Amino acid sequence: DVSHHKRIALLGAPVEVGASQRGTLMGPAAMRTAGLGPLLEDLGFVVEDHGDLTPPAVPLSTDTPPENARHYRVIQNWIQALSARAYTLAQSGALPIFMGGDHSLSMGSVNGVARHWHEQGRELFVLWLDAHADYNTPHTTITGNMHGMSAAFLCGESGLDGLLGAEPRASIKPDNLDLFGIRSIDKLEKELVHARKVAIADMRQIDEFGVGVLIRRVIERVKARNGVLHVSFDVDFLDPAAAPGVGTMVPGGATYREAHLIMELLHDSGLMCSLDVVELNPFLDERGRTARVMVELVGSLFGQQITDRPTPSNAIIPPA
Ligand code: HAR
Ligand code: MN
Ligand code: MN
Ligand code: MN
Repeated sequence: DVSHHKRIALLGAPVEVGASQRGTLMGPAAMRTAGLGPLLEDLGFVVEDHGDLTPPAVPLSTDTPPENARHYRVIQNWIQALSARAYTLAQSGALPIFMGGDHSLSMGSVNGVARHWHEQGRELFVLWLDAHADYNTPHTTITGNMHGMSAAFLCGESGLDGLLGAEPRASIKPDNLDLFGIRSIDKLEKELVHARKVAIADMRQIDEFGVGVLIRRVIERVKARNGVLHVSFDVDFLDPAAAPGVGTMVPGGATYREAHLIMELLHDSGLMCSLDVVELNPFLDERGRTARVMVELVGSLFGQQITDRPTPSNAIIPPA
């Protein structure tokens, strides 16, 4: 049980060149402006804001950049710095929230927290809430955008082998990844996801079975192996009607209520050890709406309730 976390560490990672559209570098500022820190304090947490990470401007590595990985050198500096910080933040006993920034940052945040938990003898599971599978490699990508490669990299796929430099690589098992909310996937990417037997809850499954059933299945899998759960929340998981402030809008996403239920169930599980909030693009947002929605959702993830009436986690019918 990792619900003993009373301290939350906020870290901004304003990286944007992993995505096709500029603007995610404004994400951490928008999350702060929308009141993330004070909300978490109201919920009873001690919040340490570590500010925004600034990766060194000089190259940290001299490996040959792979083909089809745009802005490799810049991303590499971010990932190495982030992985190191994620590791020490997880070690500190605080629960880290990584505020992006585009989704390439997860190659660093998840690698660092995985390293920590593996040293503790705990398996790390990752819930990837996203319209996209982000399971490309430099061999399969069409666009070369590195935010489309992070999940594959974390599962140990080759093609970005020098990315971490001297930082130890702590891959997760493809079995321990849950892609959730998927509705946009490239052809070769789909083949790779199937070949690795990664669990996917796509939008059709969500329509048929509902997020309650599907998220409980994720939670049970983590519990069964005494694991801990990293949640990687790509804002484009949400339907564009609820969250317009993203660079890659895909219609047919999760509703506001579905997302809140997922957050509430994850909170009740007590399994979450760390969180990414990525792909928020305030430059494309409408009057701060998307940042506010994300802060509300993080509130539910950390225990905000509508009524303070506990619901048993195996409830079929809510108590009267
Ligand atoms: N599959 C596409 C690509 O590789 C889309 C990439 C991901 N876009 C995101 N991340 N917003 O989830 O380019
Ligand atoms: Mn802990
Ligand atoms: Mn993504
Ligand atoms: Mn996405």
